[in-house]
Amino acid sequence: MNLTLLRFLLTLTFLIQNTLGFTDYLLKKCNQSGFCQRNRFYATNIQQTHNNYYHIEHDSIRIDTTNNELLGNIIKTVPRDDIQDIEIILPFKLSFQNDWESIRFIIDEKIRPDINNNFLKNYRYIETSKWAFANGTTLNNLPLNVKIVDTIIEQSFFEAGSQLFNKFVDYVFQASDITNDQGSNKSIKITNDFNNVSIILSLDSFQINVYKSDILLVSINDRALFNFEQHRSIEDNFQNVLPEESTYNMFADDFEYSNTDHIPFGPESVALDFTLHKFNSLYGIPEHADSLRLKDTTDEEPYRLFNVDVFQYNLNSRMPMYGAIPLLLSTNGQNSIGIFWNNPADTWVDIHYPNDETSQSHFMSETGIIDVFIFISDRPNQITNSFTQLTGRPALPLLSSIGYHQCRWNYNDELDVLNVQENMDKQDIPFDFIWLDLEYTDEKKYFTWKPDSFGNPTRMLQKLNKYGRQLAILIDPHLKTNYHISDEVEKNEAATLNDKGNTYIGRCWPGDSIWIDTMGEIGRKLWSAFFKDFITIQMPKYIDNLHIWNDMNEPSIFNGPETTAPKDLIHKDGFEERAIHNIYGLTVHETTYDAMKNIYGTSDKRPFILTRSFYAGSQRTAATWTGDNIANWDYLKASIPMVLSNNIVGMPFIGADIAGFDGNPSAELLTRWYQAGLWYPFFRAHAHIDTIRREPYLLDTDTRNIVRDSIRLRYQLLPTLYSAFHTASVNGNAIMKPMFFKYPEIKEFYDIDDQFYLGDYGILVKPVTSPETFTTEIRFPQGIFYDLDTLHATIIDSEIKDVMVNAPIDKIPAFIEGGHVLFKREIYRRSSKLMVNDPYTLLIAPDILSGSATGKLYVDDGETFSYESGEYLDTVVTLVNNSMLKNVVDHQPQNSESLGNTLIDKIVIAVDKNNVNINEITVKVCSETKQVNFEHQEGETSVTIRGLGLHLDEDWEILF
Ligand code: NBV
Repeated sequence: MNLTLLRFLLTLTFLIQNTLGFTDYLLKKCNQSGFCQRNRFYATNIQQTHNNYYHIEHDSIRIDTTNNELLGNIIKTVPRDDIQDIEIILPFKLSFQNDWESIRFIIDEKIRPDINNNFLKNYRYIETSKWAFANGTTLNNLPLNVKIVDTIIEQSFFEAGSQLFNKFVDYVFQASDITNDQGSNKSIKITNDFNNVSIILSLDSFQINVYKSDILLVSINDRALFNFEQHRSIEDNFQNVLPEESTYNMFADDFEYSNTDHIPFGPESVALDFTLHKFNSLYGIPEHADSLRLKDTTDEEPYRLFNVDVFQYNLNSRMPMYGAIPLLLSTNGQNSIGIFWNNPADTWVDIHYPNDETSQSHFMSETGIIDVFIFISDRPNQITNSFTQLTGRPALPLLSSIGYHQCRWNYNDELDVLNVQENMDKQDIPFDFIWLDLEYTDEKKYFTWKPDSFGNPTRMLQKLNKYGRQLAILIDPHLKTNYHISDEVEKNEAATLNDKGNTYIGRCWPGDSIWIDTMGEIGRKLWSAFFKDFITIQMPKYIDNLHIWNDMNEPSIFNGPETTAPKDLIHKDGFEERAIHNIYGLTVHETTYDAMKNIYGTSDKRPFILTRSFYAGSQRTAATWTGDNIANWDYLKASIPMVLSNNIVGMPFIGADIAGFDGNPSAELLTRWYQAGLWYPFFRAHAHIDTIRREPYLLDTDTRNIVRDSIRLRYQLLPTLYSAFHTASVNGNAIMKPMFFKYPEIKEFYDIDDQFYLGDYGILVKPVTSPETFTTEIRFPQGIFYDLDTLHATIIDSEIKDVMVNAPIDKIPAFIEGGHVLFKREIYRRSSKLMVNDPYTLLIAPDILSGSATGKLYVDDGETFSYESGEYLDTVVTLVNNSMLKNVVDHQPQNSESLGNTLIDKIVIAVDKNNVNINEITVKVCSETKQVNFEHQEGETSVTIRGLGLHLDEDWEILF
């Protein structure tokens, strides 16, 4: 090949790699998606005609006093001139939950005629909760009080308190209860005796108003966008269509990349609108590469929730991504709302802000039922708390998994892996996990090792284990055809089927592949057995530092429509892919988790699973990441709102590939990415197979030093970070937390998504995300903020203030807000496991006015489930009025050895240097008073006390 040609080809490759983003023509736009187009079309028309096709059948309303549910039928009437109107019965249930302030309502379709399909169930998918809710969640519904009201003449005709209903079990409303119709709106007011939430349900249309303490917060269907496409045959379709409806792609799909979809049930979408009164911002519904505050989508694409593989995804986009958590959130400072649209089918969400104090959303799903929770609370983090009480708490991770992860596609062989380990150690850069991507397998056959490169995996695991290190390997749900694993899947009928009921064969990394069907019991059992054999037979020893990465589980299918599975594939139990799509990935990673937990058996180790696809509930068993990003500044910037979004919807264990998966980052970008990435709950460097190697030890000296410092800062803060993870595992609390979550009453924070807090520890960070930028403006709330590095104090004396701070290349703009205590372990070790015998440093950041500070430390063995039986330490360190520092232990383990070293060898107290004059410090520890040595020079920003011999698992007091 001549040189010019070679150059040309290289340039072309470069251009292809660097100028093309995601091939977004592969994905539908709303107007190419049958049900999205139809629902938007209907929405526009119905708001003009004001026709109403829905009402609640009065006779059908009753209270089920066993389950504390209000039951009834919504009737959809399709008017016909020539024949009798068609009436469709849509049974609904409504309840209030006891454990948190929420209401739930479910709307299904009563009758679906048989479509003569041997493989498919004849009803809509109703089992989402089985996957999304925490194991064993039983909803504690509150007894209801019901009162019939006329909202126009404000007169109540009939009143039935809960006592009455208790007497009349399954009381059935009589039509005569709701008579006296003078054209006024009949409604039912439903309250309960336990909280201040109440609703008014209009019967003449279907509308729900939700109140707290008589303040109207949410209106459901007030724009009349409720649309329930009832089952009908293609022949009968013309009778079933409303004048406001479009019939676009009801029985066929004309999108170029999905036009083989058979759509066996025809149109079956569900849609509903929600209006939030006196709320001006909406958040949540990840995953999207967009701002934290959701954008108005009028005349734009709606946000789409449909798990797909989006290599080099577009930014500032509402396009679908790998995961979907349909929880919408809002706060106005006084009240906070969460709307959980529990439907795993392809879903689009339109957002609209009609004015400064109203937020509207319109959810549209291709199939399934309407199952909605409205959570109400004072503060937004309480919504996440309620949501994760329902869908499960984020798992308390292995301590090592919150250390630094070194990944690349690929480390080529055992020697390569061990070399990385050796070089990291030579450069004193800590790490906990090293990763093996796709290529470690024998010809991309999962549950095998490439024999020449990884001939002795046990030996490799042992060598990593020597320094407390872990290995994560990739195992995907697509299985190459014709090898023992896929043969076994076929033999057991555990593969996902095509619409004809035969094993579906699609293309993925190994070529022709089949997909394990973990929706079904047989598939789950088999998948677990594969892990068991793989690990116990192929790696008999040292299995417990091996962890699993489930990639491509949207699922990603190269020749599939929209990069994923055809919607008419059939899963076990007789449901189409269409109905369950967004939870398939969850069933894969949850089965993997269960399998690993089972294998660990008596060693009781916590599994670590990384999943690319997720749904509500995934947080119980997996971490995730933001997928295939690109090594440029825009992706670094975008990673922050993306990580924040997942954090507020209960799935905080997330990060982005550092320093960009595809492409080669400049030294500056890489530096800034590590400085930002050290705050991601999941801290992993990863790179595409075609990129130049960029392990931290390969970097030029200056860059390497900064990167090393960033990674080390993460390690120093591990005790604090692990405590934040523990809080998340108890109440779902965000680990990387948006400003508005901490200060919901400050509206000036509603738009801020480039700075954040670390949990409740008061660390406020604003990473630099643009090139050649050496100052950055931070929006501070009132208080005192100490630079995390120098402890130099910045005082903010107004409600908020924008302050320009310096950010030279080796500086991370990070502050501790006065009022907090941080826990650190400062000695460099090769991995987190090797730090457990190191003492602690306490960093005290006093509040400016009260001179107080507080911080909570959680410690356990970092590895097993023994914390579930009480083997952990919970303790709170508090500074009172700048004069007393105390430790109060809340909970002690039986076996204190599991905690490692609890000695405090240093206490650093930040001081406002303009305001301090210290000559001597006398401390009184446990009634013994002594003068102690301290370090403080005039003009310095801290006082350091060493060697008090105090432990964190004992109560003590120091008086200054
Ligand atoms: O297994 C290879 C990659 C993996 O490195 C990446 O992190 C995943 O998001 N995988 C996707 C498949 C191919 C990507 C082009």
